Amino acid sequence: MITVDALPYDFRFEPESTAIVSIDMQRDFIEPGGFGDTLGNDISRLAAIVPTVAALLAWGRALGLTIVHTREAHLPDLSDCPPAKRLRGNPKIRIGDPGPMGRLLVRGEPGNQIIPQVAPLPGELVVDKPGKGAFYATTLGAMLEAHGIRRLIVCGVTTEVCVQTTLREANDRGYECLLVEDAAASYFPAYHAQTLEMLRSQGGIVCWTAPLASLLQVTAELETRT
Ligand code: TIU
Repeated sequence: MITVDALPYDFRFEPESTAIVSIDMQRDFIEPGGFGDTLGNDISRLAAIVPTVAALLAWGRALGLTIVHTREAHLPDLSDCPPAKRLRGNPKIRIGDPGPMGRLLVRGEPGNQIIPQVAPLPGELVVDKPGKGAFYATTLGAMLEAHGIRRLIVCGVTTEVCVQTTLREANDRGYECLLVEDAAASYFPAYHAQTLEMLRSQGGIVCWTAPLASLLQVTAELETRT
């Protein structure tokens, strides 16, 4: 067992049964002209975590963790996009409409690709998800079961939307989860901070949280010992 200094108390994991889940680090949310931008958000906050997510992925790969990437992505015929989601907020351009990076939030379009700095390597798992949570209407649960995964180390965007929903879905399915505080971001800094607080409150009612430095510290100590 490896022990990470986390809140509300130490998080313990074994590399064989642990996956990193990197949520929706796609151009749609991080670059100008994508879904996030067209909803009227300040996208610069999301780009700021890219180096931290890249460092977390490198850490996980070095430890031999299973790596999973998700994308919020709809089928080209939008049969997996509820009208309520498409119409919500009455945006200028809707999911499936053509935008500067192709059709908004549609599988295979340029905007739907994970940004190169944190892109999947060959052999890593990629899940296209139509909802906010990564378990809803996907094969993520079956994939994790097939790999013997019981713990998730989670990062990505946005903290209070897809990241939080996925953590809550995972929690109800019995996974023990750690959210990496500085490898997640929201368009709204107050929501980011409050989400961390609420998820780890009541003795870690949903998950643990820790900064990337706490994870890097673990491997530094393992290397010193060997
Ligand atoms: N709008 C917003 O904050 N997020 C999303 O729509 N999707 C994700 O969080 N990935």
